[in-house]
Amino acid sequence: GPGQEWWRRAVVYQVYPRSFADSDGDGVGDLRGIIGRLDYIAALGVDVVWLSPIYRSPQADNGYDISDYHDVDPTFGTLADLDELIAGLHARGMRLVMDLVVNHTSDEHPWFAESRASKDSPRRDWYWWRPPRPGCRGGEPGAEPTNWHGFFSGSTWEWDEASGEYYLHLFDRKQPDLNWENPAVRRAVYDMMRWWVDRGVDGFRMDVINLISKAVRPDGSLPDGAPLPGPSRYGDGSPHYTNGPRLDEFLHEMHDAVLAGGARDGAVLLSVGETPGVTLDQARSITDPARRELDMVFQFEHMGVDHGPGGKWQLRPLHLPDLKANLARWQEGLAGAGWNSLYWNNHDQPRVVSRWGDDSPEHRVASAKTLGTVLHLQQGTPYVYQGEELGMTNVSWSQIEDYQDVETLNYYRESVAGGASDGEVMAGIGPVSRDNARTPMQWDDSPQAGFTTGTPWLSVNPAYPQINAAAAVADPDSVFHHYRRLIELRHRLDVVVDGRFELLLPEHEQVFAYTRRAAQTLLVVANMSSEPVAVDLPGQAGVLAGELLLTTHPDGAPADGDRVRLAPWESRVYLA
Ligand code: TEU
Repeated sequence: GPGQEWWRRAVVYQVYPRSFADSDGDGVGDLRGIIGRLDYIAALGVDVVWLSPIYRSPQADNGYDISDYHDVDPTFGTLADLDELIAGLHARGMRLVMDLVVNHTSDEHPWFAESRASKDSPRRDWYWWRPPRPGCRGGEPGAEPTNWHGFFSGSTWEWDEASGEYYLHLFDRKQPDLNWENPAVRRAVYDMMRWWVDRGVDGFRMDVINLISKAVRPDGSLPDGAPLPGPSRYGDGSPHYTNGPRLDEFLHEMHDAVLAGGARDGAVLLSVGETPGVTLDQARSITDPARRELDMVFQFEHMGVDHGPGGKWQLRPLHLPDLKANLARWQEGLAGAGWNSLYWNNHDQPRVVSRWGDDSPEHRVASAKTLGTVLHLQQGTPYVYQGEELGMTNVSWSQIEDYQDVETLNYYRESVAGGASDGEVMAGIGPVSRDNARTPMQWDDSPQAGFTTGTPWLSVNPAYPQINAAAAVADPDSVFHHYRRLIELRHRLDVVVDGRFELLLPEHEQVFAYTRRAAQTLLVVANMSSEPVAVDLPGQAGVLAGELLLTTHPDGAPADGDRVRLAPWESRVYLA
């Protein structure tokens, strides 16, 4: 099989199939659409495709609510189409990572149908069923077994009149949590994972995998969370289901049951855990190769540096030193220990060029390139989200009717019910709604950006005539080719893979500069602002006199000793 840790030099491209390419004109992306675009993905130079869920699903949360783990949803195609996609990727030297959603299933999964059928169902304890709070009537506000507030607003418990108990759902009520305390559940998950590995899959991105262990008491009860601020009757249950007491045990069991390779000619699988709320210490533990759990995790701390007191729905302007400090802490914290993922974007986050760059016509391209540069040359495995390589931008619609994301819609409903005005709530939703990332991929300047010949399920971003793949591939100075060159550097230079990270000028509010040191030294210096800047980099004159590997501004003024003058959003990469 391939080298033990091939993914240390790999770059992953995330495809959100619903919005990538529609082959049959129904307005929803599908597997045959992806198959038709494999040469485009390969041209970028990525090594792995991570496919967001394509399993059978009622689509309550766009596929993160699975009703059959062993079949492809007809919206996306068939198992035969998936086999063809896997073959197409492998033929191009790329691998497929599937999205594994096993903290919860859809409420339309047969397992849940059986579980809810009666209190005595053999599958009753495959999920979390609990009676109303003592002294309360089921279905009454406050009667829920705990006061936990859900990720998608409201209570995390849904009353089931027929069987007279509540069931737990950290996310939407159509996403009941599986009970991982039950070994039969764990065995069923591992069997399913092996079934996919035997089908040719090369790894898994594990949805909210650090939520699977709940802090359940010996008597089966679950603790309340600390009350939320304000008039809310809910509490923050997250300490009782995030990085829970048996997480390492479950991940280690999963590793040895599935991930240890050997499931298919000794294939070395890539495993990345999506771990909201994970701390650096927990990530060091989970990704420590000696513990045989996961290869890497997605941390969320850097995604929160611009959150206001109300969390994501109150974004504040980025204070660059905060972002730099967090990234540096994770670089230093995982150095020589575990391994890190590197990302700005995915299907849950707003487009980074609008969030932390400058998406004005003047600065969009340079800022998108510079954001890619400062991310990709850190230590870890970079993840490129579809359209990020084009510098795609937010849509930030101002009418709630334009949105479809369940998280956004539930938040709007709960906020307005709580007395907030439409304008206030929409001001919070526009910059950060997940739908910003889910508008259709922009292929060319033909109608609907070449995404579909029908009516797209979600409106295409009106910027598509200027921002599309056809234009980008044809333009050597495009964000696409800059990302392709960054990926080449990772494939070619050991210092990008193994070099020790050191942050320079931590307090500078415009400049993000760091070095990577191994046999060679790499220096990244970036102006993360829309104003020109001159900066001294003490001790870096040597590497500044080295090879200019990559720049956003080929006609930029050369360094003068350790002084560098940068245009707005100019970034450079030096090697010595
Ligand atoms: O997201 C987990 C998660 O934490 C999300 O709530 C995300 O962080 C939030 O929307 C950002 O504010 C995963 C999937 O990526 C997401 O698409 C699913 O909706 C969710 O789990 C439930 O499966």
